[in-house]
Amino acid sequence: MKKVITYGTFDVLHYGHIRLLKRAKELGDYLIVALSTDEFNALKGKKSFYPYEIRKELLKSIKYVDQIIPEENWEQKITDVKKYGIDVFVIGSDWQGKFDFLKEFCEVVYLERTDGISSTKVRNEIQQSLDGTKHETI
Ligand code: C2G
Repeated sequence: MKKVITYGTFDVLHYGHIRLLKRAKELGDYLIVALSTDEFNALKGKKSFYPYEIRKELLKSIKYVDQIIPEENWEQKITDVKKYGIDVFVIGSDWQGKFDFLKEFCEVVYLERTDGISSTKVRNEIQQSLDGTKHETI
C-alpha cells in the first residue's frame, strides 16, 4: 500500500483544498492529512475561522482522506514519515522547495496550487455580500 501524507489548516474548506486532496490521493492508495491544530495555527500566524474539531469533521467527510492526525509543530514531518511508513509527501506549490529535506526519507511532490480561491477570499466575499458591498459579477 502506497501511503501519502499532506499537511495544512484546511479552514473554510473550498475547491482548492478538494483538488489538492484529490490529486494527493491519486499519488497512492492511502492519504493521511496532518491537520494544523489551533495552537500550531497561532505559530503559523493564522487564526482559522473554524476550530480544529470542526475542520477535522469536514475533512473526514472527504472521500480522498483516509486518516487525520494533528499537526502540532514544524518539526514533526520526519517523525511522521517514519512513524506512518509514508512513501510520498505532497503539498501545494506555494511551498515549493520548502520541504526538500524530506527527500532523504520519501518522495516529495509539490502540486500546482488552485488559482483564484482561498479561505480568506471566501470569508471576505461572504462578509462583503452581507455588508451589501459585493457587486455581483455578471
Ligand atoms: N491549496 C491549494 N490551492 C488553494 C489553496 C490551498 O492547492 N487555492 C493547498 C495548499 O497548497 C496546501 C493545502 O491546500 O497544500 C492546505 O492549504 P492551507 O490550509 O492554506 O495550508 P497551509 O497553511 O499552507 O499549511 O506544514 C505545512 C503547513 O501546515 C501548510
